[in-house]
Amino acid sequence: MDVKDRSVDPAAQQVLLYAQKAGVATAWDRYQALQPLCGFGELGVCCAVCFMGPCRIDPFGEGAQVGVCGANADLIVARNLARAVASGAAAHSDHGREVVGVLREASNDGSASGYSVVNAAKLRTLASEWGIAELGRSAREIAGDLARAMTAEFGQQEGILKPLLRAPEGQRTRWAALGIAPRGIDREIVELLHRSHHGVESEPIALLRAAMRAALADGWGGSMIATDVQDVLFGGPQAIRSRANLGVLEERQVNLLVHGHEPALSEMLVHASRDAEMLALARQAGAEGINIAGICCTANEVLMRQGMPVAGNYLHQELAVLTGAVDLLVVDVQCVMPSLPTIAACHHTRVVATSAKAHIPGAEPIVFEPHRAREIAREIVKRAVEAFTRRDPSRVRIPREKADLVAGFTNENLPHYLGGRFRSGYRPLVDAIAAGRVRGAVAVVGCNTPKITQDRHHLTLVRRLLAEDVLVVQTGCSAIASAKAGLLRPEAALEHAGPGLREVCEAVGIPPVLHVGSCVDNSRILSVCVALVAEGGIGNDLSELPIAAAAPEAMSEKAITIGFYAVASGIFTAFMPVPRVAGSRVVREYLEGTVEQDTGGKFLFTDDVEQAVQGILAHIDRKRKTLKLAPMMYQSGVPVDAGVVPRSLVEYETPRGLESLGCGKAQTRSQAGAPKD
Ligand code: NFS
Repeated sequence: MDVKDRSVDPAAQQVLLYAQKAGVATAWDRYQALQPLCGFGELGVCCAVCFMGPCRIDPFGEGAQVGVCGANADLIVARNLARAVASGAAAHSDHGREVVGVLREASNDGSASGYSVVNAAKLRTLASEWGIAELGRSAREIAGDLARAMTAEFGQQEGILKPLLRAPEGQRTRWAALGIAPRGIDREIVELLHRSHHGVESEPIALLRAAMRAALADGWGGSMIATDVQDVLFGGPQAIRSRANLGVLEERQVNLLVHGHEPALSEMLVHASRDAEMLALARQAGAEGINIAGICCTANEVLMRQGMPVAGNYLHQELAVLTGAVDLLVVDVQCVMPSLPTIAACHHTRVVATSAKAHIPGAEPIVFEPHRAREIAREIVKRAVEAFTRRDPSRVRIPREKADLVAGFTNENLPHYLGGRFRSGYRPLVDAIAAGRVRGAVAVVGCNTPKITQDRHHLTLVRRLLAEDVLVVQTGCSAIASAKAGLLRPEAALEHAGPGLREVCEAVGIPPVLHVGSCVDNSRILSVCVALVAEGGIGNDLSELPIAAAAPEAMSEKAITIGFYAVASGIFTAFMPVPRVAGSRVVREYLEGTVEQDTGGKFLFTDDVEQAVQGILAHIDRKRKTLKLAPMMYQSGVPVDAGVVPRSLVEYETPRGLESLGCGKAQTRSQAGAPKD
């Protein structure tokens, strides 16, 4: 396969050429080695929830139409999907639980952890929301009580989750009527796993509604708590400049890459990298400094608050290591490929696994414990410096690409950036939408997948929407795709936005694509929607707003969970590639159709990005019409490039000695079947 079909990012293309010459298998090779994928699995009609099977339903209606227990394709598809939602909700919410634990640590007197309350204003706002006494009490005391109250939300058995009260009345009424208002975070996830167990819930729609309940427990529960607590502990983000892509790796510095999701340790690593003693150590080793760069959502976390550069999104994790410039890669949980130690063995790179929940064969374990965070961070930096002394400069190949960006927008600071000090608020945006300058707003989020040329769908969708005067907000690996392509610069408004959106961006000085954080920070997008409703004039609840969401290159179970809570919150959501739903007409018809009567939102499952563009625009226009908003001021929608960054490829020589090392040989099937292209 041509590297241009693997990624539209020139930096990725260069490293992929290098990988091919060196015979190193990456995710793309492993994906190719697995072709053709199992058709039953792709349709979602393979059932493995008990040990009588696996059972599979014949999609052509000729063979078996039910499994051993009698479950048909609709139930099997719904059950598989529900289990994916439970897993995604568990991942985000467990992240929330961990950072609440760090908040508890920060509240302890005499703690050696190095954590403290950085954002006292947000702590006090949350305290009043959560009914915690503030008067005459220290931040530490309040933090302790808040941590305890938040912890209780996970195990709560009755009632509804506290942050759910932030939702507009329209959403809360629908959830109550449908019986999907989450009671406790863990409770909904456990109940969904129970209901999708063999021989329990046999009605597919009831199962999908239960999945929405668990997903809501993530979006308005676990993820929202994670975002709030991280802002208290590490500071509320402000607009901040930085750079993204593999070109942020530094030839003359110790490169320490942080990858995963929970920012507790990576924040501490940033502090350790600025420590005079650590810097002196690096200089003694011959380095000019210590460069911390990020991959995936950890990247977004340390970018938003510390301005640390971003090395790349999900499919960049192996490529970053293959540059030979990464001295140490530290990982925690989620989206971490088990292949990394094998790839790292091609170079001097050390891989350190820090979560007690995520052991990675071949990685060095240093289990993160909040009460020893400072000490652990310093130990990891020392190991990175040691690795730097073993780096072979002749084998380092860092692509030149790095794009400037502005990140760090939140529901809390957006009013200031939109309205300035004197007119702070969402009114300028609401007015622009009502007047037909801005068509609406779309959240473009989610991952990369080797099923789609890396970043192509993200960039195509974002550029198409900008050209149609749609404001884009982004999180996760999707935001990083835009960052690498220069779409997070204010100048991107001149280059890509339709005339109305351009006017607004120029007037208030914001990029047309707003980076609002990591995937748990999709909760910030919900909060922006709540604020737009509160501002008034463009909808009385989330389902009435001229907005939509999209996950153009979804890979993770977390992504489908996010889709479920978006739809349950009344938001039209385009999801690509089509998840494993195609084997059930009942499931598709509900999620892409009748669910709208329940929640006001619905899915569009498609593999075609232009279909997603058209679906989103038609939806926004329908909402505008219902609200009787002004017609759009300008004829927009100039055709845009399909997302390819047109630059010539740089052919790299195979670095000395790489073949003889047998790089990637430890990889099993995928290596044997790696394509020769
Ligand atoms: Ni989101 Fe973040 Fe990226 Fe996808 Fe993975 S890092 S939580 S799941 S791949 S966007």
